[in-house]
This record gives sequence, C-alpha cells and structure tokens, in this order.
Amino acid sequence: MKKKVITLDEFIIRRQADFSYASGELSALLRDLGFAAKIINREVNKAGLVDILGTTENENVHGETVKKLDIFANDQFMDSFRSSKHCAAVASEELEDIVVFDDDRSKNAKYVVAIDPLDGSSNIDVNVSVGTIFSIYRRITENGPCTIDDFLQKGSEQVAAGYIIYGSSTMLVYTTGHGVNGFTLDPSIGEFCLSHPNITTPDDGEIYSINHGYRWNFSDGVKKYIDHCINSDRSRPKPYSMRYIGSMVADIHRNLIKGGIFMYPTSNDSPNGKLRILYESNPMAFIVEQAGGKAITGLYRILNYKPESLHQRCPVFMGSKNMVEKLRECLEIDYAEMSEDQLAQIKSSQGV
Ligand code: P6P
Repeated sequence: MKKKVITLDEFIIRRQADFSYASGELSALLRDLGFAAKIINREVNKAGLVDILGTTENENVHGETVKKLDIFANDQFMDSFRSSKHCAAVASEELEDIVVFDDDRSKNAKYVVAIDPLDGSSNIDVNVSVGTIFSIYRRITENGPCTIDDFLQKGSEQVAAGYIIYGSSTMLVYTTGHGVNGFTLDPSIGEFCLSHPNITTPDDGEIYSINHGYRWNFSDGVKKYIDHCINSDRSRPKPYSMRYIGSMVADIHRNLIKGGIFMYPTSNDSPNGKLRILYESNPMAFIVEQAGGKAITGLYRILNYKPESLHQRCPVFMGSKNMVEKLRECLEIDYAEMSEDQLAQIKSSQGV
C-alpha cells in the first residue's frame, strides 16, 4: 500500500499538540520559514544561470565579501518574517543590528528569530552544498519594541531550531525540543515531505571533520584527538575518515545521519572560534543534542552559554556522543597546566 506523504505543513499542525500553550504562532512561523526556503532553493538551483552568482562590492559586518545570493536569501527571509506577523524581530548574520518589526501585529508577536540566511556561501560558485540555519526564541521583553536582550539568551532557551541544506536534494531539518525530523523538497509538488522521521545520530562514528589547514595552530588537546583519529587502532572494523566540506550545514548534516564529529576550534585567525553562537553554534547544538549527540565549546555545553553580543563566536565540537566524550578527555591536557586565573578566564569565555 502506498505510504501517505506527510508534508511539512501537515506535520507542523499535527505536532502543534506537543505544546499545550501553543496558539499556532510557532507553527505558522515554521511554515513561513519553509515557504521562504522554497523560494531560495529555486534561486540556488539556477544560480549558475542568472546573474546571482559572484560577489557584490559589499562586505558584511564580519568583513567577509558578500555573495549576491547571500543578500537575496537575507531579503527573502526578512520579507517572510515581516509579513508572517508571528515574528517580532530578527537577528541576521548579514546585518549588524537586530531588525525590529513595528507594525501593530508583529510588535506584539511572541517570537524572535536568529538566522544565517546562507551559510557556506563561499561554496556557491563551485556548486557545493550551502545552507540556512535558524533559531527561534520566545521574546523576554514584555512591553515595547524588542531589544538585543531578546536574542542574548542561552541556547537552552530556544523553542525551535533548524537548517535547510541546498544539496543533491533540498532538505529542511528542525526540532522544537521533541526530537529531530527531516523533510525533503519534492520539486514535482513544491512541498517539503517527511523523509527522515525522528533522526537519531549514532553514538559512535568513523568521520571526523576539521580544517587540517590550521593544524599547526590547534591546541595540544585538539592535536591529541586528531592523532587518536589518524593513528586509530587498525583492529577497529573501520578506521576513521576525515571529511570536511567547509559548509557547516553540510558537514553536520552528514555526520548527524552517519555518525561523526565536527570541530571548529580556536586558532590564531579565530581566537574565539569562527562560528557564531546565535545563528550557527546554538541551533546546530540544539539539533545535535535532540538527535542524541553532544555539543561543547571545549569543557562546557554550548547550550549553557549566555552570549554577550549578537555576533559573538565560540569554539565548536559537536556530534556523536562517544566521539565528543573522547575529544573532551583529550582537551583536558589543555587545561591541566592552566592556573586558576587562566581556567577562570576560559570558564567565563565559555559561559560558566
Ligand atoms: P574554514 C562557512 O564560511 C563557515 O562559516 C561554515 O559554514 C564552515 O563550517 C566554516 O565557515 C568553514 O571555515 O575556515 O574551514 O573555511
């Protein structure tokens, strides 16, 4: 008997019952995200054919050259959130400050969204998978327009998080704290259809993902873990493989399904790590933990950290729980030699 196709919209409405307080706003916001993702998917898929590839003359807040598709994606999501009326404000990787919606309905909306509209965009011109990452919080300010405080919440306060991967197929993967579900876009009907119900990541894996180009600069603990992977006991059924795409969504999605660990440590170029807490580390950590994995900044859980600024970065180690545990053991040599003050500094930089 043909299995019934469950679309994203239908799934979201069915799952609304998970929230006794749900008034449908979060469901509507998630559906709006899915719609915007379809529009961006259309442009990403034909990026090579229209003048949307390449770079603009602009740089974003991080001094990174902005790809034309970055701008298109950012504008698309901003329009979608503004018209949804269920989002009070947005923090975007592409914008220095938050955008507060002040129309009558939006300004009383319950939710705020942090988003990386098109992560990994440096890969666009060479046809490598890129992604969108989003994180949804309940606003904490009660009256008047939203402020940055609505965004500087611990990752454990997220009500939903997800990503869209524009790859060999386009998938939307999200969690609302009740497991992780994946939906594949069926272009023939223009719908995201449930394809990966209740994703759980293996406790172990053979894939480790890191940019070896910075190896000279990694801490002794990170080097110790890499050596563990490279010199792994050949009696293992399968020694480790290094897989690194350079697109966080693609690397973590692969590791989530197959098992593995993704690492972006600190380095001279990135003394606090490269990945942004609000719209990269936190949403991906929420998903990885909901899938049974672990996500740490080094010694501490990513979701415990309360960010102090909108675009703040942190070191990232996340994936299969036994691999993250092994890494954490290796990292202890980085801290063993530290003075109490140095350790206190690390703790405060990692939000403990
Ligand atoms: P590197 C893409 O620019 C990104 O923000 C993430 O998607 C990716 O994991 C990382 O940077 C890659 O950085 O320094 O290895 O090129």
